[in-house]
Amino acid sequence: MNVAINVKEPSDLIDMAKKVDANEFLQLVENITQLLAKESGQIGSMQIAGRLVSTPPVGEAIVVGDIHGDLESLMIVLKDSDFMKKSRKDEDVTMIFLGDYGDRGLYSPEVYYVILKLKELFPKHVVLMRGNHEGPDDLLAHPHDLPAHLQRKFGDVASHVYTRIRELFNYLYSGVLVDERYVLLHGGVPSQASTIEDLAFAHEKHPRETHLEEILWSDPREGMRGTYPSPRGAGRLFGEDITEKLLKILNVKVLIRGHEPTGEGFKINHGGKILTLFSRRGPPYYNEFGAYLHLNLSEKMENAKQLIQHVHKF
Ligand SMILES: [Mn+2]
Repeated sequence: MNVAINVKEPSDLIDMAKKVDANEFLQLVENITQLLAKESGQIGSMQIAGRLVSTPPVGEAIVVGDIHGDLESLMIVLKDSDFMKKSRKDEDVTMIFLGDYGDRGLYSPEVYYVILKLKELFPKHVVLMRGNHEGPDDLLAHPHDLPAHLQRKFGDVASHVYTRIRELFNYLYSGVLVDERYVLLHGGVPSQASTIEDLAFAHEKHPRETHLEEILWSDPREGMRGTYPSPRGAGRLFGEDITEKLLKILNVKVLIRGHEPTGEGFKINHGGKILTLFSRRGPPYYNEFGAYLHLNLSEKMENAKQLIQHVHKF
């Protein structure tokens, strides 16, 4: 009965992802949509309000940046971090995905399958955030090749599968807050936000407020103040003053985000107030390395530079 018994190694998940048929995939999407819709209040040590997860600074966290259809990188992260073994033993470990699972790689449906299956297997140990490639219907990312890859995999029923997975996207998390330590967002700082509620309910305030758009799409820039329009066509470019303001509002030290490819798999901005992670390699990006973060949340960090020792490059 318990499917977890048959899923021991990351490679088992990859095999299942390659073989999955439309019915099984749809069932998984349905299960996780219902699971995410029900997540609220206290779950383990996590507190859920709207689409924001707050967690005390205890236990281990594995933070994974953009995957973009790269099944091989996802497997490296799962193997290297020992996440499945640790969560099977119910150790205090949480894998937090920063979003952008599909598009641009060859295996978008397969990557969605693996991350959703991880959530099904280890619900208290997995947090799935929303990237701009899982955005609301009025903010579609381009190029968006997920529909084509669903077509390749599922043929005639692909458009139905696509409709259902887009519904699921609305339940993914906008942010994670580790008390007095970190805020995790896919892209950047919601520059108009003045309260935690602006993050927690960004999805409900969209598109009247720009919080969700900026969380999903924005990028930090050096040597500027305030915000400027982004060349991406959505979100803003934001300066260090904007980052500092949000960190103060949330009483945390560092913003951990994904969204931007970077040669080494990670980079630091705004004098150590921001750590960027990009957890996939290969075309169409130029980065030589992917990287993820594996840290003990209780360790007190004041600056992203101190986090580098916990960054795993691959
Ligand atoms: Mn992105």
